Amino acid sequence: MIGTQPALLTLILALSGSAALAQPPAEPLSLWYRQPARQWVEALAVGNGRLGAMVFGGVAQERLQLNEDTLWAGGPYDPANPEALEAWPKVRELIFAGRYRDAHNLIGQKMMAKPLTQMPYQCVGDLLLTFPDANGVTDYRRDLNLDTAVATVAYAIDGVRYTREVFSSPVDQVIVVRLTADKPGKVAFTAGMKTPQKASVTVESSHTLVMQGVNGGPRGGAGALKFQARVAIAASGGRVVPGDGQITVSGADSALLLVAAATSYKSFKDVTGDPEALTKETIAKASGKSFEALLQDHVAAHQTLFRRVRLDLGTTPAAQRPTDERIRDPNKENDPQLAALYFQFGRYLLISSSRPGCQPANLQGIWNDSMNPPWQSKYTININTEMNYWPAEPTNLGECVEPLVAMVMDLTETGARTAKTMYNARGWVTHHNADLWRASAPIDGPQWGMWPTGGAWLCLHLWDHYDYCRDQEYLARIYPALKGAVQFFLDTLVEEPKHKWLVTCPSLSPENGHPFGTSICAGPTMDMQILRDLFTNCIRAAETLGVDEDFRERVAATRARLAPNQIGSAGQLQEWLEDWDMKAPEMRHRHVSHLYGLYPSDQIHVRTTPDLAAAVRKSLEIRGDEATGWGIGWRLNLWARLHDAEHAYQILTMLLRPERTYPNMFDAHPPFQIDGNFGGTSGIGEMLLQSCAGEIELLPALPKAWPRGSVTGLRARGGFELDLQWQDGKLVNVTVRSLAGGSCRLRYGAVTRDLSLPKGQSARWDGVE
Ligand code: FUC
Repeated sequence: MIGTQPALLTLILALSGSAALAQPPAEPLSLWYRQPARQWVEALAVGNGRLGAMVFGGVAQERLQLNEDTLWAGGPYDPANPEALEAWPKVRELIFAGRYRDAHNLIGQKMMAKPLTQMPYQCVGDLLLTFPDANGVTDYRRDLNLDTAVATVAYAIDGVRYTREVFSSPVDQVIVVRLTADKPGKVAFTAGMKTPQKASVTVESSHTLVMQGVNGGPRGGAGALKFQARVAIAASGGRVVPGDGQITVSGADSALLLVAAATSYKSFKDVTGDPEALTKETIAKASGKSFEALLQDHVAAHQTLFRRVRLDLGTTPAAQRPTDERIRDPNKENDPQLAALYFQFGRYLLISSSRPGCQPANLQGIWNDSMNPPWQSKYTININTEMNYWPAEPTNLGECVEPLVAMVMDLTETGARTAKTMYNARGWVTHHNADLWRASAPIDGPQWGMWPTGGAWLCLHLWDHYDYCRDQEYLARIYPALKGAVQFFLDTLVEEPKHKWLVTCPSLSPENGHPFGTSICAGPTMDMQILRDLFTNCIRAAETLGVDEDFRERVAATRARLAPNQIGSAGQLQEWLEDWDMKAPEMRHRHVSHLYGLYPSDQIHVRTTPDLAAAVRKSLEIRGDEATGWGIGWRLNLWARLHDAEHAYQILTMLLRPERTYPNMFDAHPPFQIDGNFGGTSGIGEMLLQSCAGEIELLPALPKAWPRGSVTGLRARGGFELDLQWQDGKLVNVTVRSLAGGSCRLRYGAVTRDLSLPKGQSARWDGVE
């Protein structure tokens, strides 16, 4: 009963004395707890990019809440609204006449997607293991080892020690659950499944649970996907007895459960897959391997990525405490390892939710227990999806970007339809959200949806992957996507009447209303910044590939006419074409879209454009530090880029408090949204190393709280990998390895050093002063 009665567990632990208190795990990169999860945000996340489980670690009942990353509602659809084409010129007239609210209303009537919302990501259901022995528990611990990507639950009852290990293997495509006891014949449980989906659970061949069903439809009806989850149970010793939709194991020495799941999704336009054949084949293959072999292959695949970066910010006795206590402790200065753990947890989450061949990490990565999660757990591309990928290149997880690249390739197809239908334009466009079906039309309402720059922002990640690895074949693959994104804007940018700048219209500065009763406007600062990057990167790509000379010139000429960054009357960076900032209804809005120019972009930089950087600082001060999880994550990266170490550190501690970090270390928007985790990881990276504005800057925002430490394996643009060591707040040495061959400039404070390294060679810089 302890799984549902934590108070009883606490009492038992107290009565049994300190000998019964579980000790911390040996691996310092672990999350760990002395009680089972009572709520979802206490459960521990495992995933192989595609298959996810939340492990609750109950003693009376284990709940493994399961996800498969293609199980979304709905089926292939095209929501582009043909009425938009006629309304569009009228909307522009209204905007340039200052009739913003009328423009808003017309957009609402004629330009929004049909249907108005996109499809939600949904859960598979739960695998439940019910145990007969649950009283008299001592020495309870559950943990998640980030280095091996294995979740473990261990406790003792009546002198028998029980252990449960759970991992989601990217090699064998199954979730593996092993149950053992240190005395023979003691493993006993009943396995069953439940789900909110339209599905049935049956037993096949005495030892396999099969859940099969169809996904949810747009309005509660059935969708177009079939899905199946299969749990194969093998016991060593004892008995395996099938029942009605459940299987009971008793008197066993150990048991091994293999969980496979699949849907009929093949692509955004093809749902003819066979989940039964897929899950059967997967189980058949994995069943041929021993637990040790499954584990070994899983750990090796994980560590290939995870171990590329090691971060040491110092360790104090606080690191010995359970993770939930550390998050609750207001005094974060005493616990520098918590920031390192958070950093590595973000890397762990990216590896576990975004591997090549899978879907990109959505608003909740891959972990979701609902049929209609907050914001449908979609791809919100006016910040959230991009933030998910901010740490990917700098923290040496470039492979994890592949699902995002694949999604953008799909969007070039659906987005071309939207461009043609709505705007009669060439190229492709995606507005502020996308889903599994790659829907690309404006959704939810004009205030949020009427933003044509989402696809253009995603293109930055496509370029960055090239910039960090310099793989020419990859560049040739993505170039058509960059070119198509540019083409849409060449066809749709319009001259604004006052300065004759070229601007987007209609558009908005993501989700922030200006003083005229809507967000709808022309040429918000963020759009101009994103397009400047898109155009620049497209030109660079074309030059590198030696193609499209005339096109390049046209793009450069258009870029020169985009509206510039402007400094407003309060010394702030203007969010809009006009100086409206100080009159906007929500001056402390969570979005800081116009500061994109400083981060993730480097158009604005403390060294190259100090006046604009000062204006960004002013805007940040006006906006304030307090925000949603991802809002804080963005502010952290911005303060790091302003080289304000102490302010960045203060923001980081805000992210690590219980209001923004759940006990399982998931980011709290609230509710749970994974972007804040990734923004936090990227921000910690930015405090230690910045690769922007043509230089690699070492320890640009090192706070006093981390006087000594080291990091290995961070990546920089140009294909460089760096290791740094510092002491007394000063850089001691740096090693640079070139993976692509080339030159770079290192900077530490005012000191610079130029390096030219052949591919595969490294250089060390000692005693930097
Ligand atoms: C944007 C944000 C919200 C939330 C949602 C998923 O709309 O403004 O805060 O993160 O995306």
